[in-house]
Amino acid sequence: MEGRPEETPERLAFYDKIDKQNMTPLWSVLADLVTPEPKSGCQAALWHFADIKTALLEAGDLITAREAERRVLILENPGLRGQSRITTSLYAGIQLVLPGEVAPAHRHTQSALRFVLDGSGAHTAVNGERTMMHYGDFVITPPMAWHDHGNESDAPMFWLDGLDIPLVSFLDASFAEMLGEDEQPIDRSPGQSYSEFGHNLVPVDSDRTTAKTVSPIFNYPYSYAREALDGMARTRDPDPCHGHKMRYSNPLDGGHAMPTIGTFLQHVPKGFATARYRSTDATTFVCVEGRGRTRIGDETFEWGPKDLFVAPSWKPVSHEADEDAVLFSYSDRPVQEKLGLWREDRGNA
Ligand code: 1HN
Repeated sequence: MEGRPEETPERLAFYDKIDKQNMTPLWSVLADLVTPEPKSGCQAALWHFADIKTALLEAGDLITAREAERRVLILENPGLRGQSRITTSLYAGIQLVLPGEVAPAHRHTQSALRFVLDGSGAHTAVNGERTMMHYGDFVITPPMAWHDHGNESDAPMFWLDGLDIPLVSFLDASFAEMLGEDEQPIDRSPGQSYSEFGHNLVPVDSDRTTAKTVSPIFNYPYSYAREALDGMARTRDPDPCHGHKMRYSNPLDGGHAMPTIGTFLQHVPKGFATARYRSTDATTFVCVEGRGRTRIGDETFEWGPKDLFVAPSWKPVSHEADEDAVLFSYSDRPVQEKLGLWREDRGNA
């Protein structure tokens, strides 16, 4: 963790010799392995939705959702190009489903979230239940759950896909299969999950029958989330670092809604500027409402509705809203918390 020891000719000759036996000296690499604080290739970056939309509509002329399996443009972190990741541990992409198209049923061990950005009234089916998707809805696909999408509306539908792909590939735990049908068999009513678990009551035997690693609610509609945020804004002073920030939760245990991805919704009041804040979970943000700017390290990013930006681990972040703003965000915080790694620094706030 100190500086690197000097590399004398004798030492270099020794390294060469042991290299053939697949061995290497720790003292040459220790300072890079165990850093005094997070050191990441992940960079701060922003994508304007208008640019993504233009590119995706062009992709819509080039390939169908069926042929692509999923017609998605990946948001690649500029510091991690070619690795299909927006942060070191998580993936982000924007998906387009045109009117009349289907994205056929498949499943995989990777967890996915959808966050609806544009269009209204396409559906996704998860575990035998269909849900209609509207602006700002947060939808979960749990590990190994069959899922398929269809757009019966008359407008193109765009949403953010957030997945734990880099995390699962780091662990070499990827499994996937196609169902061989456009849509999985539907044996539950639309809205059934929400009516069973979304009202502070749960079916009496669900403790025994329902896995608790992932929320049994798979669509957290924006209208309800917004109401919760409004309530918080009416009754509490804004937190200096976050404004009014809420975490999407699993009603069975109060934990994160997903096992590997933490999801959040926050309100930054008009004219409010949050205090510099940093945490070890690199975070991807989506502006849902309002306009403003975010300072990340020594860079500033201006955002409006549907724009996306990413803050690396441990870089100071502060938001400033010109209009009442709502930001959705996601990170690997649940994983870091479970491993005892998560840290935050609120400065003096
Ligand atoms: C996936 O299953 C979806 O179901 C979207 O919509 C993006 C990226 C990589 C792997 C699986 C979807 C994906 C994905």
